[in-house]
Amino acid sequence: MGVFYVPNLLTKKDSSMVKRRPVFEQLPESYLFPEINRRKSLFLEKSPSASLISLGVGDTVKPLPTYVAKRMEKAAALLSTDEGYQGYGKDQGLVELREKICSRFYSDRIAVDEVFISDGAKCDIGRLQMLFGGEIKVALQDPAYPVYLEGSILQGIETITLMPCLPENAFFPDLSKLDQHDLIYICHPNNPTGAAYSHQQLQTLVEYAIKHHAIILFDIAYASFIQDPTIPRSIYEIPGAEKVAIEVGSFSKMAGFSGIRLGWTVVPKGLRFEDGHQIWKDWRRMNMTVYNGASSVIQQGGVAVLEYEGWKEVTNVLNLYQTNANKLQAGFEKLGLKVYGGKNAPYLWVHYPGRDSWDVFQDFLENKHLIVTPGRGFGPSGEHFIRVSAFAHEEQINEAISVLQSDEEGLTL
Ligand code: PL4
Repeated sequence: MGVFYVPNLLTKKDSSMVKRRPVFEQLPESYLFPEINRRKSLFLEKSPSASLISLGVGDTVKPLPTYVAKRMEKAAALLSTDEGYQGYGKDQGLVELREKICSRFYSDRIAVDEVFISDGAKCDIGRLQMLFGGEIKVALQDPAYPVYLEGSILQGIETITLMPCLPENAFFPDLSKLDQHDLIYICHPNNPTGAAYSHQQLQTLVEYAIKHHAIILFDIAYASFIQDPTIPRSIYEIPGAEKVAIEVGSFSKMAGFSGIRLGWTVVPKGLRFEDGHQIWKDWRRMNMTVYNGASSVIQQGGVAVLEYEGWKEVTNVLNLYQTNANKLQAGFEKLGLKVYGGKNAPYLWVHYPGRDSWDVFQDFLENKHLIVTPGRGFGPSGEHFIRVSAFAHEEQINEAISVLQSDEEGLTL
């Protein structure tokens, strides 16, 4: 029996050790939402009895529709029988679910095999970033959902252009100033600004992409909040988009699936790489290697969401969040603040001219016991704004509004 000597590899620098990818140096030390939780925990250590209301992270709070939960119960029970048991699912996801997505969201203008079921929009955005790799030029809205920028950094992309989206341009980038880029991220309705874009704005986006041979990565995680019938709910309502756009959708905010995870991505067969190769083919091929599909039980839940009874229940919940947004908007406007968004989106974007957005966040936390999201966390153009989420219970919204109104001066001055 020999004696083993285990060198302390963890502290010693050794050229034979695995190298850390330098791109990690370029990421902010913490992801935005955990950073908010860290500050919240620090505050609660000092003030353990404080009762906080979260209008920060955009996460659903209402229970799942019963119709949907029951379908998942049934699907799980079936798996415990010899006849009903199934293992791995179909490559692109349950056909019935893809058919329902096509008819409910795309009026059948998208083919069933152009839809890929995912375990959520964020996960598919990460895989799409892997598909396009590090050799491309990317343009992002500023402010934006942090995953677009951070995922691009992780791919090693060197050209990442931030396109300012401010009140002056109705939070839509000025594409006439953008030179050739390969991939353009647009979120509609927008996180964090709450802006929803018109047919005409989206037309300029598609025209840019056609002219510059770019691909649009269109994130519609919040499309179910669009109330105005004149606003497009999908990029494929714009002629020509099927040749230049990939669309990513999610059941998270639409149906309370943020924890159970379900989404989809549309990759039309008309999309091509420079060499003429179908993007659809590579996306399908890549997913076969790196992904094994969304849970079969959850996909059955997704089918139930899109059936008449499920959709009715889901719509009732969406209307509750919309009422919350309306109340919050009135509450902030009463303070004399300029409030954007909140009409076709679950987020309000509140302007605090001249104020550091992390300071405003801290003010809300310590003096109001309300958690919001500092605009700076979404990019430099988010400075002087906070994002307020309407995902809360009605009583919490009422409480938040009465807190706001009890001390108007402390926050607005
Ligand atoms: C916190 C524009 C929220 N931990 O749930 P998914 O993956 O289908 O969708 C995620 C997603 C995709 N696209 C947009 C989004 O805003 C989101 C979710 N964003 C927010 O508060 O901004 C939740 C963030 C979560 C996360 O990092 O996604």
